[in-house]
Parts: sequence; structure tokens; C-alpha cells
Amino acid sequence: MDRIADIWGTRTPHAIDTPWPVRIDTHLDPAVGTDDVDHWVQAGCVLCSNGCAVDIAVKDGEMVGVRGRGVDLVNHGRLGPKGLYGSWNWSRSGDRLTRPLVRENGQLVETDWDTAMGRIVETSKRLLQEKGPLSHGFYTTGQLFTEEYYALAVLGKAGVGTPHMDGNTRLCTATAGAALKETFGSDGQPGSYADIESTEAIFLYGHNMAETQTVLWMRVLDRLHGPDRPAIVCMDPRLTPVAREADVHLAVRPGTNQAAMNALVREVIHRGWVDEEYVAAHTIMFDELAQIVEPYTPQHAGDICDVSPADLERAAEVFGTTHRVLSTVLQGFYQSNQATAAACQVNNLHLLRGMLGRPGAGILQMNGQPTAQNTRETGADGDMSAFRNWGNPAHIEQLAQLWNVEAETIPHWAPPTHASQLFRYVEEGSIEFFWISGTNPAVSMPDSARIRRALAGEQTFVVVQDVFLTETARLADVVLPAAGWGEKTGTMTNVNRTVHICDKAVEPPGEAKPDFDIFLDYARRMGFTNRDGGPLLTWTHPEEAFEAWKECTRGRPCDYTGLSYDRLRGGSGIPWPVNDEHPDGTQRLYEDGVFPTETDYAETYGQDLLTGASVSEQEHRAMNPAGRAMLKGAPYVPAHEEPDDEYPLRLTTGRTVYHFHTRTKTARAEQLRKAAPEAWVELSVADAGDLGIAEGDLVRVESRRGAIEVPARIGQGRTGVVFVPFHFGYWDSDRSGPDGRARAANELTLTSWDPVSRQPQVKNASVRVTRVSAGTGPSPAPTTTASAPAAGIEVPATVGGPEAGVDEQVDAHVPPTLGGE
Ligand SMILES: Nc1nc2c(c(=O)[nH]1)N[C@H]1C(S)=C(S)[C@@H](COP(=O)(O)OP(=O)(O)OC[C@H]3O[C@@H](n4cnc5c(=O)[nH]c(N)nc54)[C@H](O)[C@@H]3O)O[C@H]1N2
Ligand SMILES: Nc1nc2c(c(=O)[nH]1)N[C@H]1C(S)=C(S)[C@@H](COP(=O)(O)OP(=O)(O)OC[C@H]3O[C@@H](n4cnc5c(=O)[nH]c(N)nc54)[C@H](O)[C@@H]3O)O[C@H]1N2
Ligand code: SF4
Ligand SMILES: [Mo]
Repeated sequence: MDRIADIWGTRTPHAIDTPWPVRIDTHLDPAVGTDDVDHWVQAGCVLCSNGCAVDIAVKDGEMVGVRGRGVDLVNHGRLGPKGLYGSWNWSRSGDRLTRPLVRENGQLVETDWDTAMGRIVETSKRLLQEKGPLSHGFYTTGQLFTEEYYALAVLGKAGVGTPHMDGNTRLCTATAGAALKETFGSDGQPGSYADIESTEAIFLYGHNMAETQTVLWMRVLDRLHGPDRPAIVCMDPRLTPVAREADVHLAVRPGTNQAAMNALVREVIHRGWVDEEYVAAHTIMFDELAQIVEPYTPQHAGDICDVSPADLERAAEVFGTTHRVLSTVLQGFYQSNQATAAACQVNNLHLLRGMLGRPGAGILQMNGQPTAQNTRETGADGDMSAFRNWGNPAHIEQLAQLWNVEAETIPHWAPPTHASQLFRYVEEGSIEFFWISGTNPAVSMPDSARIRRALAGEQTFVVVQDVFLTETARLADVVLPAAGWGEKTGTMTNVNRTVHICDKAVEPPGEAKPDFDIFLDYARRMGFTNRDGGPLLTWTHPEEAFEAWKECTRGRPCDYTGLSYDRLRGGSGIPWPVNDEHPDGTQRLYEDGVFPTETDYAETYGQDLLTGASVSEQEHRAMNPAGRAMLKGAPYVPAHEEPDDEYPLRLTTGRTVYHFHTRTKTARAEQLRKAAPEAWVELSVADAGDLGIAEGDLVRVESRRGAIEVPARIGQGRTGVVFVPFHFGYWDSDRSGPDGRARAANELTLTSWDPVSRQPQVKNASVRVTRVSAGTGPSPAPTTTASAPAAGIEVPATVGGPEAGVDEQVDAHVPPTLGGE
């Protein structure tokens, strides 16, 4: 089976409340047969937050393919195109970083670890002495392992003592965390993937699941193709594969989610669909919410969102009259205007209907990156470890005890610094030492020109730790070669709290080292000590860090104490909390309707959803949530940048199924690279007609920040909206050269963020589009996805060919072991 052309593979339909059949997907290097594989090594795929369990095929000390793990409750053996083709083969790519690099006379030159670490430690020590901890910033990722993040969190908070720590998770799922904290008192996914088996309706909010969590979508498709088809409601301005399956497609104008959500909540209240008993027993703030949404009649919201009031009514009716609804939320909400407010309205709908904590009725505030959950849990992003509240001195004291340091060492006098602010401090030179690990901000942060300037400037010493020489690494003062997935051991936690172990399968190339070892080496060389003068970090192996992490989580919502490396090996991943009370893990949170909102336990005292203003401890106590969830609301306000005469079109950005982010891994897999080889822009038929643009024409897209020139796809999107994939930077292209023909979406986006989650708003900007020249053929956009051409435009179909062959073994009769069911 060619899983480039056929993204989701063979259907295994089944009825409601029956198990999802097993289908084991295998892809090996075409030169290797199954019998040639020396051994298989257990891991979880790190190319999205779905967290599919895989076995890595190893031959002659190299990764040669992957096979889905049939026993795992997450994927029941299935893998998607990225996992199959892109998860492993970058490892032996000839352009890996294999030695450290340092900048000499403006050039990056190879060196040894002692020299590179020596420079880092000398600069770090000098700045700590002269300027103190605020001179240091750390910017990490959602793609390392728990143990690595925990090491970084402890060395950053208790060693350096800086509040300037964040992750690219800020761009990714900061809003998921914020929305869960605001409503339920703490981060932690309420729902379970298993809810798909028993749900009657699925609402997807700004989530193109079909392309971005392909295996979860296979799970949905198997319900859609079976008897008892669940209803699908999709809120997305584009005609995505999800929208094609939808019973109601709300193609809202980008940036207007909150108006639509307010209308849905208002309808549920007005039409008498509220579960009053549940609301009275398990929530507070109902009256305030009802008042806030009152002006948002379907007509009024329909005008703001440019959708039909009847469609809003139909969507509300599905929610209001169905017994079991599952909601998923992602970047069309999190990266758009009023991110946290809109995501909280999804939580509110479920609370109003009492649809939480039972099979088929759940919330998935999605993650995007494979280990974004762990960045948030461990506190490598500035959050306090194990969902502790930075504003609660008792929580800080617990960490001080655990780490054996003074509580004053741990920065907690102000909210942690968020990514956009980190880069502002780098730009102005107050952060003089900036360490970037596992992320490529020169391509992924909004307003790229500004980010490149900030990183290239002399004012800050920049360390980049990556597996490749990325656009960001090229701007660094020191580049550290990291070992990647398959080359190191650690654990990861996916969207529905399921913890997987990833064992080391092969040796890293050259002198590349696991991120864990690099962080520990820095801590050792810096001489960070605890209260007794002993070393702050004493671990040498990730398993020791995992054991320490378990202690940190004891009694917190993300309780890992019942897990061990041994328990994670051999069978399925296990969803937390796993402890004495839940020895086999926990399928769903909040079955009893009791939430972690108690003032002394909660992860936050909360914020105002409109302004972001903090709620004080006293105010929180006065509200007395005491285990009840909070029905927080906010009126709709327009996005920061709305179209005008100069920039009349709305730009939104996002993904295609075939690439992961800045493509450092996926563009090195031939099948994926050929499926989406170059950047493009999608225009609606009407807009293209007005602008005199034909399929494949080279067009210029300009915003107030910058411009790109890329071929046009005349697509299926709504009029007035332009879509650019953000995957294409410059490491494999000279497009940013002197002719200025840039291609990265973030040349266009603006620096602005959600007031609550501080997540950058890369889904709304205003642009103008002009035709530059005729194309030589159709645009390189895929045809199998949301980027497919409009009807009547002839374009060759995207296929993978023979090298994209995948073996699928359906076993309809073997139910997987389900941890915690
Ligand atoms: N193939 C692939 N899969 C991935 C990734 C990848 O790079 N490639 N990355 C992973 C990561 S880290 C993440 S965070 C996830 C992201 O997964 P998704 O959130 O599903 O992906 P996006 O394409 O960023 O955005 C989703 C949709 O939001 C819509 N949208 C844009 N603006 C608005 C708006 O204002 N309102 C609404 N309602 N919708 C809007 C877009 O049309 C788009 O279809 O994917 C993960 N999976
Ligand atoms: N316009 C626009 N911008 C966006 C988005 C959007 O939708 N639109 N989405 C945002 C989102 S949700 C995200 S998650 C970000 C993603 O943005 P980035 O994090 O910048 O993208 P990646 O390409 O995943 O970068 C990860 C880097 O880590 C390296 N790496 C991989 N494994 C390892 C490892 O084990 N160790 C180390 N040290 N390095 C490793 C990879 O080579 C790569 O360079 O982009 C954000 N930016
Ligand atoms: S759905 Fe995500 S985790 Fe699963 S195989 Fe695809 S990229 Fe990997
Ligand atoms: Mo993300």
C-alpha cells in the first residue's frame, strides 16, 4: 500500500462501543526484508502528539524501519505517513551534526566538546557573576524526553535561578495548558482516545486531525465507516479532509472563534439543554457566563464569523441533544485570536451538558508536539514542576525540599517569561546568554526577520543544540550536536496522558550526545550545588532522573509514582495518574466531577480571559471553587490585525500531512519530500480570479513585516483567506538570497500573543497578493489534502510510488490490552 497516496490506509470499521480492531503497519527500507532485521526496539513516535507506539527495526547497528505496536492502547498497531517514512531515516543522513562547532572570526568551525563546553561555561559563569541569573535564558522544545526536560528544569530554576525559561511549546499548546488550568484548576487531559469508540458526535475546533494526527483520524474514520456513524462538526475556515466528513462545517473567518463559541454556549442555555444538576453540583460562575454570551444570537455571531446562523443553530443542536460528545481543539483555536477564551468555551459546553468523565463524552485539548506534555509537566518551560503554582509559596517550598535548595533560589516572584518576551530580551541584550535546544525559531517564530536579527546580533551569546545545522544553528556562537530519537533512552507522554518508553536502538553518529548528557555536563562544569554543598544533579542515567521525577509528581495530578521503566517495557503505554489508587493507570479524569480547583492545590489562581489580568490568591479563595470547575467567559473582540485597503486578505498558516514543522526530519525522507517538495500559497477561486492569478503562477504575498514569493495553488478555501504552510525555511534552498525571494510563512506573521496563555497568534495577519509571473506548471502543493486544487483545475495526483510500500496486517479479533479500563 502506498501510504503517500492513501494516507490513512485500509478501513477496519466497527460499531459503537466495540473495540477498535488491530492493524499492524510496517515500513522497512526497501533494501531490507523482515527476516533481515537483527532486532526490534520499543519506542513511541516523536513526529506528533498522538504518541503512537512503534518498534524500531535495527540492522547492522542502523535503524532500517518501523512497525506499529498492536498491543498499544494509543494506536493499536497503526502508523501514519510521517511515522512510517520520516521517523527513522534522517538518522543516517550524511549532513548530521557530528562534532561541536564554535564561531571563530565570524565562521562556525568544528571543535571538541571541551572547547565548546568551556566557552559556554566561561560565558555563563562570568555573566552570572557580573549580571546575575536574569542574564540567562533557556528556550527548549516539545520534542525531547521527560528526563531531559526535568534536568533542564532543575538546573535552570535551582542552578542558574532564572525565570527566563520557555519552550516552543508556547507556540504549540500553551493554550491547552492555560484552558485546562483556567477551567479545571490544573493542566491534565480530561478525555481519552478511547472516547472515539463510544461517542455519538465529534466536534473538531480548529483541528485538521486528518493531516496532523493521522492515526487518531484513522480511529475516527473507522467509526464513520461503521454502523452508528457519529456526527462530525468542524470549525475551520478551510475545506480540510475533516470538513469534508462534517455534518456541519462552520467555515468561520479566521480570528472570530470566540463569537461562534459564545453563540453555541448561548444556544445551549436558551434552548434548555443545560444539565442543571451537574452545573449546580460541579461548577461555579454560571450566571456570569450566561450574561456574557447573551448578546451572541446566531444572527449576530453569524455576521461576525461570516457563517450562516442556521449552521450555528445546527451545531448547537448536535451538542445540545447528543448524549455523548467528544471535542478536540487545536491550533485554529490556540494560535488564533482569543485563544484561551475560545478553548475555555469548549470546556464550558461540556460542563454545561455534564459531558465529562464518562465513555464517549470527553475533552481533548490537544497537544501538537510529541512531548509537549512533558515540557509543561516538568517545568522546563517556566511552569513549576508537576503542575505546581508559581504563586503559591507552599508549592515552591515543596520543590525546594525535593531539590534541597533554598526556596528563594527558585524564581517565583513573577509569572515565568514567555517566548515572545524571551526574544525581546535577547533583542535588547538583557538576556546575554541564550540556550536553544531542539527548536528552530529562525523559521518557527513569527516575524522571522526580527528573530534572525536578534539571534545574529553581537549582544547575546547563543548556544544551539540540535541534530542538524538548522537556520537557527547557523546564527549561533556555539552549536552542540545532539543525539536524536532512537539514539537515546527516555520517556514521553502523549495527548491522553499515556506514558511510553523510548529505548535506545542505535549509537548516535560521531561525537553527538544525548541532550540529557549535555545538560548534566553543563550542570557539572558549572558546579551547581544543593544546600549541603553537594552536586545539585547527581544522575548519570535517564532512569535515575525518571525515579526523581516520580517523587516530584507524588500527590500531584500528574502522578507517575506507580510507573517504572520495567513496567513501561513490553506491553502498552500507560496513562497517568498511576499510583496506589490507580495502579494500572487512568483512562479518564474527573469521573467523579471533582476538579483540582481547591486554592491550596490548584496550579493557578487564574486570569481574566479577556485581559489576562491575574486573579489573586485572596480573590481565588473568595470564589471558593472547592473542587468545582469554573465557567469562565469573555466577549468577542476583533484580532489585532484586521484586513484593510492596503492589506485586504486574511493570512492563516499551518501544516500539510507530509511534513513536520521545519522539515529537518521529513524532508530527509524521499517519499515525504517528493510529496511536498516546495512552498506554495493557497488562494480561493474568487480571490485568484479578481487578482488575475492562475494555478502555478508565481505570486508575491506581502504583509507589514515582510514578503514571500511562491507558486499559487487555486484551492478550496473560503474567499478572503490565504493559507501558507509554515514548513519551508531555507536550509535546503537559497530562496532567501539577494533577490529576496523568501518562502517562509513567518516572514509575514506578526508578534502578538494571547493575553492568558501568551501563545503567539500565527493564524491571523493581513496580507496583499500580487501576480509576479506565469508558472511553468501547477504548484507543488499536495492534491490529497486540504491543499487539493479547486474543482476543474487539472493537476497530477500526489503519489509515493513503489518505495512508499507499506505492509498492513489487519487483525479484527485481537483486542489490545487497555491499561486502566
Ligand atoms: N503533518 C503534520 N502533523 C503534525 C505537525 C506537522 O508539522 N505536520 N505538527 C504537530 C504539531 S506540533 C501541532 S501543534 C499540530 C497542529 O495541528 P493542527 O492544529 O490540526 O494544524 P494546523 O494546520 O496548524 O491548524 C489547524 C487548522 O486551523 C485552521 N484555522 C486557521 N485559522 C483559524 C481560525 O481562526 N479559526 C479556526 N476555527 N480555525 C482556523 C486551519 O485552516 C487549519 O486547518 O500538528 C501536529 N501534527
Ligand atoms: N506561522 C506558523 N508558525 C508556527 C506554527 C504555525 O502553525 N504557523 N506552529 C508553531 C508550532 S505549533 C510549533 S510546535 C513550532 C515548531 O517549530 P520548531 O520547534 O522550530 O520546529 P522543528 O522543525 O520541529 O524544530 C525542532 C528542532 O529540533 C531538532 N531535533 C529533533 N530531535 C532532537 C533531539 O532529540 N535533540 C535536539 N537537541 N534537537 C532535536 C530538529 O532537527 C529541529 O531543528 O512552530 C510554530 N510556528
Ligand atoms: S500519528 Fe503522529 S505519532 Fe502516530 S505515526 Fe503519525 S506522526 Fe507518529
Ligand atoms: Mo506544535
